[in-house]
Amino acid sequence: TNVRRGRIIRMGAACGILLVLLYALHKWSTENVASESNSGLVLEPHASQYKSHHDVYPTLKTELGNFEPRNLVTVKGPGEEGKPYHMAQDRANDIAESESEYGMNIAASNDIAMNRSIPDTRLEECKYWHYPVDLPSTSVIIVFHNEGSSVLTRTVHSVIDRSPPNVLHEVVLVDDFSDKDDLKGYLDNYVKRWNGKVRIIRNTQREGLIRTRSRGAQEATGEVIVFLDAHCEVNINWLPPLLAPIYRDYRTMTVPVIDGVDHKTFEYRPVYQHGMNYRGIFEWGMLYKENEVPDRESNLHKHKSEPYKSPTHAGGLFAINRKYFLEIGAYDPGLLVWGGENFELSFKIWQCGGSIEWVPCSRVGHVYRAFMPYSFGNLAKNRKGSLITINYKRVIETWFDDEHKEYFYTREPMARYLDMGDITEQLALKERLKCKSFNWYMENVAYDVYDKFPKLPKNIYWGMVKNKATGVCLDTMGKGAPAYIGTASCHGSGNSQLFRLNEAGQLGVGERCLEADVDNVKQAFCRLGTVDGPWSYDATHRHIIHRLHGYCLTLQPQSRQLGLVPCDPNNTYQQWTISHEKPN
Ligand code: LR7
Ligand code: MN
Repeated sequence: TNVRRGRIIRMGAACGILLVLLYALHKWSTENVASESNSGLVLEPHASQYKSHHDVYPTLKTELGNFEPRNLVTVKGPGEEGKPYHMAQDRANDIAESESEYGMNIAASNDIAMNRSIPDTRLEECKYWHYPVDLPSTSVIIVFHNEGSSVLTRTVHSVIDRSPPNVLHEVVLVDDFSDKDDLKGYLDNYVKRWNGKVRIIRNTQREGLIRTRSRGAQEATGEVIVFLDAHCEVNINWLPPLLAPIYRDYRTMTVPVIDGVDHKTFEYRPVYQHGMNYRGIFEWGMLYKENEVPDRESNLHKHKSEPYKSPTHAGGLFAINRKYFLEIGAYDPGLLVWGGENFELSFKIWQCGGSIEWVPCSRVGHVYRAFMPYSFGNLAKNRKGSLITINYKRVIETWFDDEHKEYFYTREPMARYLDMGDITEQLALKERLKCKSFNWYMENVAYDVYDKFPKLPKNIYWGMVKNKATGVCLDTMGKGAPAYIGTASCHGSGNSQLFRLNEAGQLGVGERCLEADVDNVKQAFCRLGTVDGPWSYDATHRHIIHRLHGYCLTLQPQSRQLGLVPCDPNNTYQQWTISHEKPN
C-alpha cells in the first residue's frame, strides 16, 4: 500500500483511577445503547453483559502493567536491538539476488537471530496499563506466498516470545500455494518444534491473500483471530492491548501501530514521530492514506496511549472476534488476490454496527518491500484492466451511495468499464445486517476525509492528451512526484497517460496534479484540501491554457520538453486533443 506522509502521512505506522472509572462508565452507557440499536447478528452478548467495568476496562496504574515482561535480555549479534545490519562487501551478490527474488534482503535476515531484541517504540505510559486477566484465546493467522523462510519464522518467533502463553492459543500458517522448496519440508519440521502451538495448512491452488485469510479464519479455533503479514516482528506486550477492546465489545476490530523494518538492513524503527497518533483514511481513487487524528476524536481521550477510532486501516495487521468476522461474511469472496479488502472490511464493520480502533500501545514491525515480488498468476487472467481497480469497484458499488460513487468514477474514469463480477450476495448481506448508509459513515466516522480530499468537481475532459504536431501523449513516465511530465507514444491503456481536466481547472493524473511555470511543467501531489487548478481547454484552438498569464501548454520543438509559451493559433506544437476510447 502506498501511504502519503507529511502532515498527512506519506509512504510507499494514556491517571487517576477515578478518571479511568468515569471514562469506563461513560463508555459503558454509550455502548450499551449502541448495541440495542444493532440487530442481525446471532452472537452471544459478550463481556459487557457479564463483567463489571472493573474487569472489562483496562486501568492505568502507577505500578508496572500486569502483562509487562519483567526481565528482557539482549544478546549480541547482527541486527540486535533492531539496529541496521550492514553486510560485508563480499556478500553483494547474495544481497542483489535476494532483493530481486523477494523484494527484501533475505541474506541479511538469514544472519539475524530469530529472537533478536527490538526497540520498545511505545509511549512510556503504555507500560502501566493493566488489562483484564482472562482475555480471549487468540489464533494468530499468517498467510504467505513465496516469502523468505527466515523472515516468516522470525514472525512466528516474535509472536510466541512476546505473547502471554495462556492467551496465545495457536499460530496458523496458511500457505497460498508457494513453490519455494524451503517453504515445504523445512517449514513442516520447523512447525513441529513448537509442539502443536503452530500449525500449517496449505492451499491446493493459488487463492490470493484475501481468500487465503478467510480460509485461515475458518480453520482457526481461537476466540479472537489476529492477522499478520509474513514479514513482521511483534513488539513488547503487543497482544493484550489489542484484545482488551474486543473483550469489552466483540464488534470492535483493533489495529496495532505499524513500525517499519527496513527491507535492506532489517533496521527496526518507528514510522510515526513519537507520541503522534494517526488514523487510516482514503482518497477518492481509493488509495490508502493516513491522517493525524482529528480533534473531534482525540478530544474524547484523556491519554495518548488509549485506543481511538479510525475509519479504516492499511489491511495487513489487525485483530477481530473470529465468530464476528465470519458472521459479517469474512472478506467478500469476489475480491481478487490483493487490494481493497481493507476498505471492504472497514466499511462493512462501521456501517453494520461495529467499530475500528487503533491501539497505540500495540506495536508491530512490518517489512515494507521495494516492489511486489510475486505475480498475480492465473488469478488475473480472465480479467481485463487493473485487478486492484476491479476490487475497488466492487467495494464502492457495494458500500458507497450514488453521490460518493461518482467521486470514485471521476477520479478513476476507466473503472466504469471494468467488469466487477456479481455483487448480489454483498448487497443482500448489507440488507440482512441492516447496515447504515455511507453518508452516515462519512459524517460520523470518516469526516476528516473531506478536509484532505474534498468532493470532486466533474471532469470536463479526460483521457489521453495527444499533441497535434508530434502525435505523442503526455505521460508521467513512471516517475515519483514531484517530477517533470514527459511525452511518450500514445498507448490508450490509461494509467500514466490518463489525464483529467475538471470543472474547477484542475488537470490531474492519478493523485497528482500538473503545475507549471514558463519553462517547466511538472507533476506534484495535488494540494491537500483543494480540487481546483489554473487550467482550461479551448476546444476551438485545441489549446490547454494556464490562467496565470494566458500562455499555452506547448511541446517545445527543439528540446521536446513541455513549457508554457504565448498562444499562437498556427503552432501545432501547442494543439492538443483530450480523448478516451471505451476499452474493448
Ligand atoms: O497471492 C498472495 N497470497 C498471499 O498469501 C499474495 C500475498 N500473500 C501474502 C504475502 O505473503 C503476505 O504475507 O499476503 C500477505 C500480504 O501481502 P504483501 O505483504 O505483499 O502486502 P503489502 O504489505 O504490500 O500490502 C498491504 O495491502 C495488502 C492489500 O491487499 C494487504 O492488506 C497487506 O496485508 C497489506 N500490508 C499491510 O497492511 C502492512 C502495512 C503496510 C502499509 C501501509
Ligand atoms: Mn506486507
